[in-house]
Amino acid sequence: MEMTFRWYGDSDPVTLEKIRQIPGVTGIVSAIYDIPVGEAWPYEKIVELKEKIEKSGLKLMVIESVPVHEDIKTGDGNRDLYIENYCTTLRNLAKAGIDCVCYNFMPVFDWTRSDLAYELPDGSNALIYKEETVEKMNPLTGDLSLPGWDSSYTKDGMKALLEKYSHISEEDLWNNLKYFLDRVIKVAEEVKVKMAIHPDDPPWGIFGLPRIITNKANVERFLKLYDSVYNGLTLCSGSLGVSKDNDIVDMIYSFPERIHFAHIRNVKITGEKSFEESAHKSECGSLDIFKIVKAYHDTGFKGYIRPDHGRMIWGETGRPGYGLYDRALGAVYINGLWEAVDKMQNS
Ligand code: DNO
Repeated sequence: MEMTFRWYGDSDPVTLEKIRQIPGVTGIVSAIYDIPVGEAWPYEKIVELKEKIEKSGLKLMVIESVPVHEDIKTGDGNRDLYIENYCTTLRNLAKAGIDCVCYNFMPVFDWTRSDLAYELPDGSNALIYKEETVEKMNPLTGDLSLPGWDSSYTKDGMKALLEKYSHISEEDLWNNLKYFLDRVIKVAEEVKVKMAIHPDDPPWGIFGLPRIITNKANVERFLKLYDSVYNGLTLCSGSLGVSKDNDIVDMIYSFPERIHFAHIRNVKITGEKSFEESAHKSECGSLDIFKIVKAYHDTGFKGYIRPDHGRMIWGETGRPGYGLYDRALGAVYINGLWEAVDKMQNS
């Protein structure tokens, strides 16, 4: 496995120089952020990003994400053009040496939380999701502040988009996903880029929008939509793991060839559809991170791992979930577990 760390580009207060000092981190997960969703990424811009990262002694290993245009998810408008552009991006990424791309198929909203800086008993701040609060949130008021929020939507644009989705069922979304995969995975196979879909976070419908990458049965259905190693997963423990019905360890053993990218973080389930993000250590949350790391080791995982979100600790301020300190502790903890499992099995 390769231990990686997410970097949001030049505007990220967590610089490449700082990331380089985290023991055991060799790879960077990043993206090009100034190209409108749907357009193809030019080869030169990808190479520029790659070289900047290499200058700091690290390597660009995963693209997270190449976003999927809403027309592809709704199955109308310019979807064919956007799919063609997506394939051009994959070809350009492959030419630059990238072999893993993360994306998601969540309508309108990416990851969603009700509070971005909830104070935990130890004084640190974490992202949380409280069902009662989310039920009262209205995406049409224009004053929502969500972590995965595309703030470029106008109020009217959002209204029109939600209206469009009101006619799209889960089955429609499955069909639109299949339409996308049938065209994109063919190219991914050709250029040898492993596509890794990120599960829905949280793994249930929000604001009346359908969500489908939510549990083991649906992941199985997804993998069968296009049965190829290039049609794979980003297995995010914290996204799927907030539902008591999802067993992350079992999923790792079930789909070993299809997991290309692992997001590892812990969460504390606080209600049926409520949770807090917690420190990575097993006893801090509801997931057994030791068993998760061991499952990857047992299955001979050769892909990329990144510590996922961290709390804000030691007075750090910055992008919610993506500060330096707690994620760095996560990386070192995961590396420690990996080393222990490895040495116990090989000595
Ligand atoms: C949140 C991330 C997601 C993820 C996308 C992948 O922290 O895990 O925003 O990058 O869903 O497309």
